[in-house]
Amino acid sequence: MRPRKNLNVAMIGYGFMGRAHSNAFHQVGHFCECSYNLALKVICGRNQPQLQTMATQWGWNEVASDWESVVTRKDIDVIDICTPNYLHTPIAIAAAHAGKIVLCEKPLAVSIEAAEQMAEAAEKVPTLVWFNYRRVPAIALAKKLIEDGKLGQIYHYRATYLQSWGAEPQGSDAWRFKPSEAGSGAMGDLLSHSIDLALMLNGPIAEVSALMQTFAPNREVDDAVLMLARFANGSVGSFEATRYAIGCRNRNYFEIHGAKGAIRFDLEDMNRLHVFEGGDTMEVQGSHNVLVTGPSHPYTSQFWPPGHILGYEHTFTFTLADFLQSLERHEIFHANFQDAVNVERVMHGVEESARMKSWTRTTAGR
Ligand code: NAI
Ligand code: SOE
Repeated sequence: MRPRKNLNVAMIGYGFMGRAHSNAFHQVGHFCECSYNLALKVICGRNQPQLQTMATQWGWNEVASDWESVVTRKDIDVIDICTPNYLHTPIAIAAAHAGKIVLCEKPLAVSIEAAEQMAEAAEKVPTLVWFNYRRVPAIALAKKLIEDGKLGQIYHYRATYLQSWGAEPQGSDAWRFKPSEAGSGAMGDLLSHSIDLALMLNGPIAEVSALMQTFAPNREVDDAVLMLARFANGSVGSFEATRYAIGCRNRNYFEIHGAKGAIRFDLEDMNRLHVFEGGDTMEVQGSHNVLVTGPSHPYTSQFWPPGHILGYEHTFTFTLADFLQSLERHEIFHANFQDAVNVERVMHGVEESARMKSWTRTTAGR
């Protein structure tokens, strides 16, 4: 085994994603082939007692209170941004200007302009956007089946991202309801994931027609968003993202129908992919329910034996593993800032369409 190179990491923000990423930084070298040693050097946040507790619990060496000084530190190689959305832009731009590798949470920014500025600033540095669902093994298998032509020409793409907590937000989620800090509501938070998956699985979206709805009185971000889409490949899509789907915790769902077959995925049952192959004789035709845990499935060989299921946290570990492999090989990693700009372009189209009550062309994927 070749000696690993060291990368010193600084993380800004230490909430939900701070924990998910810390876990991935620890696990990646144990489970995945990895040419790097990640040193958890500095964690940055504003509430010092909470930050110290987090640092102790997750093994961060130091704590810091202002991100401006952290991003220019000479002993830091990687900046990982886990803050509310509006802070992604200044932190990423400063980090890119300082020549750092930049990892950033989704949605990339609170506006298309800000997202484009980030991509421009980071043109010369490696970037990663944590669209982690790309690395759910069942979704990676879906991509492979589509690329292998198992579905044939795609006709329909249908996606929903359903959560139910919009009527009862927690205090710590306050930023998610402020336009200045979140940019948008269900759209940036949830629809962004569905759009990213759709662009990855089914290619560019040419035009959209959308509506956005707010149910809570005096709330200034969307609680729900619906989008119809025409894809460049001639297929049509329907998308729905909401924080008011009572009874649904985190139902990131899609189904795709092609000329030869169909697939269906639900994050709430994330180890499975439902596959329909039209080639079977009529008497035995039907979806089969594939338990995507190996032996030849994407990613799973790096974890447990077949049937020993994987969870949400593994998607972050696999994202990081692929990124580090791309870094070592000097290859372009996806999803990077430019991929996330494409998502922002579709979301910009959604906002325009909802405002104008008309179809809007997007420039995603160009
Ligand atoms: P959170 O509210 O749990 O944590 C946000 C963190 O940012 C807190 O630690 C807060 O103290 C810190 N923060 C705020 N202002 C700061 C400043 N000026 N300097 C340093 N730290 C500051 O939020 P959560 O859920 O972790 O979300 C963070 C980002 O991750 C958001 O962009 C969100 O959209 C994204 N996210 C992505 C997920 C995914 O599936 N990829 C899942 C959940 C969130
Ligand atoms: C919101 O509840 C949230 O945590 C989003 O911020 C994430 O992006 C999504 O993956 C899960 O739900």
